[in-house]
Amino acid sequence: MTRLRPNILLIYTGGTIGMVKDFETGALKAFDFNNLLERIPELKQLDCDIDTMSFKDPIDSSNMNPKYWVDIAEVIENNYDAFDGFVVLHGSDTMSYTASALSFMLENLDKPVVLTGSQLPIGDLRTDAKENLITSIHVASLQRYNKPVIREVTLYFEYKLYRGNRTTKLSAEHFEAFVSMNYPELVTSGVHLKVNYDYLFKPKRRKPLAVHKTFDTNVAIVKLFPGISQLFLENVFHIPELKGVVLETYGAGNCTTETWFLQVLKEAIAKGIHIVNITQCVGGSVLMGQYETSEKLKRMGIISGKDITTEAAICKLMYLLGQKVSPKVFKTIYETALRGELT
Ligand code: ASN
Repeated sequence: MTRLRPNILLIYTGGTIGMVKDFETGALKAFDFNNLLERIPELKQLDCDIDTMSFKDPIDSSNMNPKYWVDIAEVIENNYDAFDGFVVLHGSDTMSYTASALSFMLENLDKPVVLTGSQLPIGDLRTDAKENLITSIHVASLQRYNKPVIREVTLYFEYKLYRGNRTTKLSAEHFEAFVSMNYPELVTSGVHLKVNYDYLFKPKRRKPLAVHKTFDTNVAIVKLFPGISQLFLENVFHIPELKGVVLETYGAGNCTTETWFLQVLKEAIAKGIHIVNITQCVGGSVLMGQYETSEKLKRMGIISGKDITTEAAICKLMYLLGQKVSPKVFKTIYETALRGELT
């Protein structure tokens, strides 16, 4: 049921955003989110109600792993009917991975999940945390025809709301830390919030939320480089229990045509290892067959990751393996956009 005034659940998982500086010692310490409204009185001006909850032991997002993804998904699942939207405060380092993972976990989501964080702690004089926090809550509370405007997992940072599984952290320095090279912004924040309605994800109607909690981590990411050795590649593909590899190739999905290289891939596929071809370029798409250097990959049955990000590619691989998708349809399902993660 939608209330007159939307209510938003703010979930603090950790990261720089939740830190304050002790002005005497200069050390960073955790911010008490239970007193959020007292610390940031501006939030009271938003036209929504806010509840907060925090991980018992907030983490730096470099410690993120699938177990924590399940924790976040369960908080959303357990509070799904009681809230109109969710804002997840998260360290920026692995935020794109978490956004991608959650997008696959939360099937038929029809409420907003907005991940945000900051480059500087909330207690810092020049912080970017306040704007990110305030606008994320604002975006999560947007309603149209009594329904939430955003109905997918998103990431808000520095005046832009992105589809979460399309983002990559690009800068450890700039406030504009994230990019979404292959998909336009969903909302831009200026004097007004400008919603790009045409680009919003439209979930299937009237299907209940289904939360998938199993990831198979028997996977690897291999980034090609001129000089990559046979020994290295063979060893990767001989890791016991390995089930899938994201192969970051050059340009539009190209790789060396050396016989030993193609042979290692062929043998891996024959053993049942799924190999996904994605580009190491931040923008653009894999198009196998365009060049001779990718034609052989195509014929071998390598999966095209198209224009997916590395973050979404590895999460999708762990997710589909966790779902025990049959080898017969694995390639077809992987190449299909499940949550708008590829074009
Ligand atoms: N190391 C921090 C984290 O990802 C970085 C940040 O939040 N800006 O948790």
